[in-house]
Amino acid sequence: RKKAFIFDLDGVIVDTAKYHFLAWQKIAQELNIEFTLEHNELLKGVSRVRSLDIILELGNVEASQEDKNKWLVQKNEEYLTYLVDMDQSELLPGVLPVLEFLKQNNQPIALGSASKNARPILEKTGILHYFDAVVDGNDVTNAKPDPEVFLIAAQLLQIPAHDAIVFEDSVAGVQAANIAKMTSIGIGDKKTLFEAQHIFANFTQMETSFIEDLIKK
Ligand code: B16
Ligand code: MG
Repeated sequence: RKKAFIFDLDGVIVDTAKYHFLAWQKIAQELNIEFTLEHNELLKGVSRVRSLDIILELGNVEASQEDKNKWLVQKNEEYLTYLVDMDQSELLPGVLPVLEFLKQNNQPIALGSASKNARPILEKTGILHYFDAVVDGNDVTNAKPDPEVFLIAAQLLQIPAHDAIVFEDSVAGVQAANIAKMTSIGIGDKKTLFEAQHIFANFTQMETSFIEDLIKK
């Protein structure tokens, strides 16, 4: 059978959360807002615009749209400097074998990410060719937990939502998959991602037989 395998990007395929964090921290510092790694958890899976709002809320700062736009551009420029040297070594452990296994089994693969920088990251890490569809922050209007990004991905792969499997590291993303009635697979911490139907610390913990069962089911 053909299933739709939909991958989130940040935190699932690559660990770009650390770069987002460093870039946001620079903005926060300028605004005298305390922004810790713990705060950064709130930003995972969340759009760029919403991320800035969360940081401003943390610091009780009100700002004009003009200023906000300026900081959004600044943040992205800073973030992009971290992507310049990115290569395949930045793929998270076990990702490549899973993509390869799915390809060999003729399974449709899509990206479902909130990031507007998704394509260059897939190119730099050399895995763009695995994806039959790429849906990212440029294609959606509603951010996770809204299921829009995953529903578009399944549609492009021409697979019904209930036959789609989503790999996610964020709570909002797991919720989006659940709302879409897709199989949600959390990649990361059990305590955080308890809403997911299956949870793995990372892809190296996922047996091939598990993926085979997903395809057969
Ligand atoms: P950008 P994902 C998300 O990617 C990140 O988790 C989130 O922290 C980030 O703010 C968002 O992309 C937007 O990214 O600024 O590059 O457009 O996890 O949905 O792949
Ligand atoms: Mg993510």
